Amino acid sequence: MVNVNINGKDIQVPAGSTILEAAKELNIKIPTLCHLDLHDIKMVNQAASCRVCVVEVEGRRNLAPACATPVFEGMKIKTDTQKAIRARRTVVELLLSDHPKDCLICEKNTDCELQSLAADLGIREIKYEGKMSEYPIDRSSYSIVRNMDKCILCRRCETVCNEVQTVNVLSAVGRGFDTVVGTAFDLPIHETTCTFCGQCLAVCPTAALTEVNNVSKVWDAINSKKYVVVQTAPAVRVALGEEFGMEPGTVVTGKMAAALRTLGFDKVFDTDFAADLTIMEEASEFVHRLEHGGKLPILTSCCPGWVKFFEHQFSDMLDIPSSCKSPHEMFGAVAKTYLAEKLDVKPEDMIVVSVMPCVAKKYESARPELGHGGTKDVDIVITTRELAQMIKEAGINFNELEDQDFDNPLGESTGASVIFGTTGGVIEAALRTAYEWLTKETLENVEFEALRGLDGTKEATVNINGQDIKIAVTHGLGNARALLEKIRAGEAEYHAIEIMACPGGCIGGGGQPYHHGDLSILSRRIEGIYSEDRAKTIRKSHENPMIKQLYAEYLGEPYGHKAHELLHTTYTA
Ligand code: HC1
Ligand code: SF4
Repeated sequence: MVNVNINGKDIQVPAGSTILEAAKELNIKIPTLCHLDLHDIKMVNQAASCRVCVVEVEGRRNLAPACATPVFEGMKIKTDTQKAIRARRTVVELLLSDHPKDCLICEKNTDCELQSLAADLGIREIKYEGKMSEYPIDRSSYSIVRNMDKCILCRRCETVCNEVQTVNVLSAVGRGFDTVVGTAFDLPIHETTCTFCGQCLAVCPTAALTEVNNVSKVWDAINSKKYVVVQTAPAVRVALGEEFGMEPGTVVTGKMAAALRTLGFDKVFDTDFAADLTIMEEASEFVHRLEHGGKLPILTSCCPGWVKFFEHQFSDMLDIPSSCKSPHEMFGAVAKTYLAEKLDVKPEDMIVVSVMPCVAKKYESARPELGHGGTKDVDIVITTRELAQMIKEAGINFNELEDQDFDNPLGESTGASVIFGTTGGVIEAALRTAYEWLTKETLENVEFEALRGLDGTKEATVNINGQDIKIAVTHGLGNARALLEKIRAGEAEYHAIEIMACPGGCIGGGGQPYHHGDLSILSRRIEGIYSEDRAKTIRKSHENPMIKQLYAEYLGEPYGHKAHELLHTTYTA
């Protein structure tokens, strides 16, 4: 331990701590901008590039960046001197001199860390007339917009993409004033190996990286003559409330359904219904592979960031992921066939909108194989943030809404489906069904604790009919890569693996309200998900009466011919 003194207060901290960490122990706030400590997901951005966190250290002439300066025995630090505060202001003023000043109409208005820092430092004028960087905006992808004029070179995106996700799409290129965080060969992002996981935009402090905003497309659809149905992903209901001042993890399912109806959608359905449907297909596929000597492990395939990652990085293993489409795509396929027939609406006159915690879902919905008979399964995807924007635009008092239910037949769901929204939930839901199908016995305790929580990789062994079934769960693409490399090398054997691209699973998706570095928000959303599961009377997908009805009236057997045609897909190297 090391003794230090900050602003006249003594404290002991572990050797190797930074000044910033020591100050935190004393509840002393030092402003930061580039720095981001997400150690729960093994990401610490310590670029020390912005110099916003400078402090005075006794005996040193130069100010020290608190985020990257380790403490030493007897160190005396002052964080609030005139010299330090002036230097911070100068740093921010210089950043603003090369930053578009369009805050009022910026995507990140009120959510921008540069904006709030400038406000905290009381900056009311830009003293420096600087040269402005000008880069073309990259709108090449369905998911992400890159506006490098707004980049402050904090390198957070680079750190998360390279170290957490191991995709290595982004890196700083050029020198001095011309430095920019770019792609290899300056390719448009759509042409890179980007998975569109959106984790870079989740940590971007400004609007340099944002989602492709589809709100106006949804308004146009609602105001057209088309029949517009909407579905909401499991993870949205435990995060949407944050946009309206509620605590993370508050379950707002009923208010969300009411808001969607008020916005003018013709029917308000639930992706959770389709998650139950996915379990019917995925558990059938698993049982089929297990009983017929098929390829194992089976990998879950509902996360489009993960799908794109394995297509690029593990193209020699494309025969192991499940062939199931993701739930929201299954929903679209069923809506435009079964539902359209029931409602007597032509598939081409129906528009399916998905509300997702994810920006990769935007890209996924444009994949050419995810459609049927010339129409796309899903037409428009918006994120949790974009739904909040629509609710605010429409002047709906969200907090005062009375709870409403989803419409049927595609709105009924079980506890198994809602846990899809958190890491471990998909495989837990599949086990609840596969166990009963294989043993013909009732599974009394449906909660698989070993598969829960935020550990990067989790494992469990479940004995089914005397056979030990080995399960693994991983989230974050770096963790997924490590696990898959072991499997490729024959160093690990499992029967089934769940993989989600985002840390925490969908609750930590790139389209969720910004966490601003507070990862406790993820745990609280997870708690919300499990509370919704516990509150359901039916907690196993195969017991969903509407799912039974769908198979009886339309699909026939799970994993049968019609199900294959509508609910399964293929992958491309
Ligand atoms: Fe997900 Fe899924 S759980 S992928 O994380 O399988 O986005 O919430 O909608 O499709 O159901 C996301 C969430 C979501 C799908 C489901
Ligand atoms: Fe990297 Fe994901 Fe961002 Fe693509 S979306 S650049 S893969 S972090």
